[in-house]
Amino acid sequence: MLTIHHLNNSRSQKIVWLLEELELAYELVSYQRDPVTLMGPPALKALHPLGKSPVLDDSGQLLSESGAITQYLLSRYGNGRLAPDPSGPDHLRFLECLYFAVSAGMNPIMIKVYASAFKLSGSAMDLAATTELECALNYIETLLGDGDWLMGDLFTAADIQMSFIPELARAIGVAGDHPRIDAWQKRLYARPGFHHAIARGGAYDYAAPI
Ligand SMILES: N[C@@H](CCC(=O)N[C@@H](CS)C(=O)NCC(=O)O)C(=O)O
Repeated sequence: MLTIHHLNNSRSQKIVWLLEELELAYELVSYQRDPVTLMGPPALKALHPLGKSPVLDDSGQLLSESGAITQYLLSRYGNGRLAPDPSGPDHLRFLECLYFAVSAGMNPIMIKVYASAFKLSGSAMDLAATTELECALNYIETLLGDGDWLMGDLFTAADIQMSFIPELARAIGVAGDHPRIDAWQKRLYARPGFHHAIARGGAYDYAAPI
């Protein structure tokens, strides 16, 4: 039995979306951010020591970290879906995207979020993060090339995971000018699986109209 612990307006939306795209049966437990601090509730910390969302529960075993959850769901329940052939040429890029989406792609965003929270916007650290973020967005733009998805014609879990980066970049007002990313996000938001995830998990403010 799969249960996803889902915090509103967070990257757990990506896991709900992945579960919908894989058409897996699952339970969903909702948590709400504190409206002032935007932090998750104590119940998330009671669930798992890291206190972050998402957390997947598979028959009593808990897994935190959205990248690990994505990899786990694909390898355990994917049956080859939403991923390129592991022996084919796109597998390396696919893995890179899955990890980039939760590490180098997100780091500058988090630095900017903290800079803003601690009144350090415009500091050397904040400006360096802006440069790093632009590099990350340019990389996504290059990966998309003329394809519909990051893996060309094949929609994969990498598209779901990576979409969080431009969404947050837009939310903090530094999305820049990336027409291929904009067109890709419109394609992503047109997918039935995306809409099923919203119906199941609730509103997702980061998917603002582009
Ligand atoms: N690297 C982790 C990050 C998890 C994370 O920071 N989740 C945020 C939501 S996007 C969260 O739970 N925030 C609530 C809090 O920190 O209290 C992942 O990809 O799952």
